[in-house]
Amino acid sequence: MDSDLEKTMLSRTRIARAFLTLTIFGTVSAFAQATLEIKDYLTLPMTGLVDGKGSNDLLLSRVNTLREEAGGSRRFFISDLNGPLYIVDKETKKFTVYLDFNGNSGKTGIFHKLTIVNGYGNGLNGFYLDPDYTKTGKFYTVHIENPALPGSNLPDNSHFPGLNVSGYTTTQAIKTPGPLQHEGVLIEWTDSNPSNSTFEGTAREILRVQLNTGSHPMGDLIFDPTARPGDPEWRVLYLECGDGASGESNNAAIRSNPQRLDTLEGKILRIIPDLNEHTNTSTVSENGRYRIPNDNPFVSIPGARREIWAYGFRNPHRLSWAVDPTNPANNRLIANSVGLHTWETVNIVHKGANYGYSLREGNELLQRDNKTAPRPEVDKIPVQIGEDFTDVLVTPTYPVVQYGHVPTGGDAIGSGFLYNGKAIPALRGKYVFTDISTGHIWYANYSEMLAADDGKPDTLAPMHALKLLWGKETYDSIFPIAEIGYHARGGKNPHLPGFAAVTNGGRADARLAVDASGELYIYTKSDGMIRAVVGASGL
Ligand SMILES: [Ca+2]
Ligand SMILES: [Ca+2]
Repeated sequence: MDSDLEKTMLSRTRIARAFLTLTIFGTVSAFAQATLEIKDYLTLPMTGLVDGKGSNDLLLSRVNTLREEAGGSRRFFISDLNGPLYIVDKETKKFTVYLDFNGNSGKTGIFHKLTIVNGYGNGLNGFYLDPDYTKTGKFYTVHIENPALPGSNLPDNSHFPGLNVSGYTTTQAIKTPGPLQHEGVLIEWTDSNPSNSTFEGTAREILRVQLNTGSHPMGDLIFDPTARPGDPEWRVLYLECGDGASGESNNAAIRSNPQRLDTLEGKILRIIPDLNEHTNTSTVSENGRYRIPNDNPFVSIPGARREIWAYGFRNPHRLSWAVDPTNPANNRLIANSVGLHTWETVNIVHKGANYGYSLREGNELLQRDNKTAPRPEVDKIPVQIGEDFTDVLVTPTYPVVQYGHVPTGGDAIGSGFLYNGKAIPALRGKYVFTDISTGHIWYANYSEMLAADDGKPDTLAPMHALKLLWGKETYDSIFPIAEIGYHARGGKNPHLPGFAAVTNGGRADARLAVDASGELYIYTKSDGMIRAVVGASGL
């Protein structure tokens, strides 16, 4: 979803509606009464404006992640794209600013070149705790910088004196073909006292990646939660990098970036941030700041980036692990990728697989005019390294769930999780996911997602709509709930602000999170609220 393409999207969406509504409505109707009960849980400090007029300041707070220490129970870590990273006491609901990334001119945070004004994923876009955080004090962040902004790109600790910046150096940005706007920066933080709510320790830049535009940047990151010390996956980081909107560009020089194995855009990466881990089964990166596992798929392909785990994505901005508690070998990495005009997708990520973009979208061909069409008879894509195709052909890997840009669907897929909590047994075995703009929530049966991961593009897992019980009323999505919340907090727009084609105005800006126990939360940037899922019925 990109604002410069709004008008085109709207007309195409209308044409597609008649055909697609029938399909999706037919799927959801039999489960129409399945309902999640939600309750207001946390109110984020407001970092936006009640009368904001830009693309981002109209969201009351841009809450973007909620994390909890493994085994933890007394506090949450919550990040806001506008800069703050909070520690929240679960009992008192008190927010403490742990770090603030917004060091723009006139602000008191750490990074002078943080960019937050435009582009939905810009700002403090990624945050994940080391699986051993309570011992190591380590955590990882991704933030987006605009090199053209004034000031240094070194961290400024004026207002965070506990941060020792001596010896901090930036890294050379990994090159991306084409015109460039932003850089995505991965940093490892080490807090010498992880038990309190302030930061005291050091930071280390691990990776910096050039990005073509302010859209679809680098962001989400995750460790396999079941890995333990000694396991091959222990402290191995998966990190997604969007395509920087290269794949939909008319500029032929960048349109193939998601397919090019010599760039990091449009990829899911797999690296070992700690240079002391897995030293016998990995090699040190070019910049000397991290390690690359020897079993990454392209480590021995000349010219390919060794960090790449899977490729051919537009904006795989949310990652999650679907865990099999009886056998970690069955764990699956899942990526939700935002589509251009047609298909929002859930993808099971396989080592080395090509997810097709920008030559495919959903289970269709994507043409040079950015319209979809039936797949070619011979469904192969040549491997591309540099500007030229190689002689090697691969069959693309297709989504296991997809939905269209229709009223019962949405504009941009949000996050999703295979429920593995205890509080709501009816949700077990269900992958729950959301659309960002319409705020629809669905589930797919995970067994049907695995069955759809069969190499056949036309087999997909059915999706089932979830209604929401909030207070005494039941709603079709979180959109009207966020609208009430937005007005209750003083929001001046008559409806939810922002633009989205399918909602015909207004964005709920809804995503899901899970805590350490696997329980679900729904958060909405529009009203800056986090609501807990506390029950379910009709499942
Ligand atoms: Ca501390
Ligand atoms: Ca399939």
